[in-house]
Amino acid sequence: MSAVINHDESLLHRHPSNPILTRKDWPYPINSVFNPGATLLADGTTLLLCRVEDRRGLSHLCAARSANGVDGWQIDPQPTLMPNPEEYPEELWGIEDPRLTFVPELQQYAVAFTSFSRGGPGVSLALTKDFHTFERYGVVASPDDKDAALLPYRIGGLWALIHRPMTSLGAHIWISYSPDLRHWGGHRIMLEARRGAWWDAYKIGLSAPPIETSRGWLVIYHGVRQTGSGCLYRLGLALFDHEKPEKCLLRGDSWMFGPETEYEHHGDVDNVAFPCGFTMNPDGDTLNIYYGAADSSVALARASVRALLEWLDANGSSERRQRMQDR
Ligand code: BMA
Repeated sequence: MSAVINHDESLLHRHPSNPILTRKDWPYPINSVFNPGATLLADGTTLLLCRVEDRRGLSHLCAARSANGVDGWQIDPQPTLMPNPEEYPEELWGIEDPRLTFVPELQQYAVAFTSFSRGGPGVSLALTKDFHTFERYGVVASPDDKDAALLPYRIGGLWALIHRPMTSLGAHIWISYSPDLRHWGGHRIMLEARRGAWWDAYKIGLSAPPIETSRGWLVIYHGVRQTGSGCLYRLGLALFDHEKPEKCLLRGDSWMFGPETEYEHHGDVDNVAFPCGFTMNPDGDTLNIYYGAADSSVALARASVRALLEWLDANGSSERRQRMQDR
């Protein structure tokens, strides 16, 4: 056991205006808005591509833009990306949980999202320059799979996609590689759900896209604990090798953030804090982490990359120690 247990308030700081977006802000009738992807546009505008659930229960994506990333949101008056089941049958029951990556080589944003249909949730990919028009690539990881994000550039000449297939091995985080964003192989496990009583024993999945740091890819992931009163979604931290992203260098033992406030505890799905995106301030250290709260609203928490790495040094286990813990 590490000497230091989690002190989540000192790592992720909730914004006093939380929740920053709710269904009341929407220009058209919806049930809920949550789990947004996030990016900074070239002019410094924060763009959130939000998962919006309509009053049939189906989700689409809608963009909200703000100069300061906190308030004054300009929300598209109509859905930005609607499911299109006629051409993309995998989108029959909606599209969910987008993760955004700006890809310098393509000068476009990659949107990895969950497409939901009879086969279950799968991973779809689309590219966009402006969040007005999108080029769909269709399913890139077949059901049951979700929680995906593309790395911003090729590793060893190949694109890399992080995702979370459900396999007979469990609900672990995997990475796959592709020469063209269409054909995927080289599948490897990046991070496994732990077992037994651990907070991340049942299911894990990528939260926001990996954060590039001088020490490697910093990954915020969610861990799901099954309890007598339902699932509990909390956040953990792990660091991966820059050149070989499937190699885990450090993984936090305890969770570092979890539902504590009224808006995280209570909503359509209680006890969920679910980030899908972040933006980085010009200081190169301050992260704005956008998360869905209780599958009902959007909230913001700030964190320092330096502090997250220091916390991992104090609370993290190497790969070898992780294997010992899990025996
Ligand atoms: C996950 C995803 C998320 C959701 C979470 C809690 O499996 O479906 O979209 O926020 O469950 O309901």
